[in-house]
Amino acid sequence: MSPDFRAPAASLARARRVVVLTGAGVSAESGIRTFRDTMEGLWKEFDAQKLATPEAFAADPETVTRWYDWRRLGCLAADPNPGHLALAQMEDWLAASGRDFTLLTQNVDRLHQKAGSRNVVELHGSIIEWRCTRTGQKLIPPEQAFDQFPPHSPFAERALLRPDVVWFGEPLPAAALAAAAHAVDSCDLFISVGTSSQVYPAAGFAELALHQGGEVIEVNPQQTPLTRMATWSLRGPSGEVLPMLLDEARKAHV
Ligand code: BJW
Repeated sequence: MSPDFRAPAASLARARRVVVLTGAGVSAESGIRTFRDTMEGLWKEFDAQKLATPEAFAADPETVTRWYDWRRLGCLAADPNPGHLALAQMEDWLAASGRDFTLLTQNVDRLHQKAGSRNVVELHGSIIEWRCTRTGQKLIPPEQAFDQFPPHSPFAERALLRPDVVWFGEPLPAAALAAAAHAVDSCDLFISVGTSSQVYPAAGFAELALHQGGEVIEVNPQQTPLTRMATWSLRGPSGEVLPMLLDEARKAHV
């Protein structure tokens, strides 16, 4: 075990209240594309302003829903990777000794739930659920492509279905934001995994955790704006780093 892991693993071993924030990087090893990576990021190929804003949906609902349906099917076909599985195991291990664990995810792919994580807060919604533009009612569409674009809502006349995700300029779901604030306010360890730490409000959570006395571990192959603030930065893919961190913490826990 690299000495770099000992101090953060000891922090995890002694923590009473752990918050993990995940971003697209945690699903990269499941074959789901990130947003901002230099080579594979979606925003290198697609224009966020034309696809991930309420204005884009109003202007061209067909293109936007086709793009989200394509991504929805990719998420449904994907399997959790060792990073997702390590976080589910971390929750079980902490719960077994009466400790708190909250998983805040910016991901819309539901892979944490597929891996067995239970206390998951979806900050940016889910691409697996879609909702009526008029009534807000939600449904989980069948696991095949929609047969019309944009899909019509079954809940109201002349209404459409849109993915139940949070676009730029939209507020995060109030319950998710409240749950995140509560968890971050009282955590003693915050672990930021696979996020570029550029999209707010999630990008501000690690700093809040530090300000109220928590320690912060960052897991990412690249530097981010969080790196200089983090208590420890573990460089590498989460599918490799998280299982090692958990393994070392289990050995350190008495
Ligand atoms: C690996 C890896 C491996 C690679 N292992 N790691 C304050 C300051 C400035 C601006 C703002 C601010 N507050 C709000 C804003 C505006 C805006 C914002 O933050 N803009 C910034 C870009 C500047 N925020 C918003 O608009 C938010 N809403 C809001 O604040 O509302 C306020 C409001 C209140 C009341 C009324 C109205 C409004 C909403 C943000 C919604 C973000 N939506 C998206 C799309 C979701 C749907 C979809 O999937 O299409 O969410 S954008 C996209 O970015 C997606 C992600 O969840 C999010 C974050 O991306 P993430 O996860 O960090 O991915 P990447 O690609 O950026 O990074 C991947 C990382 O993984 C990299 O670091 C790699 O190195 C790493 N990696 N392989 C581990 N194997």
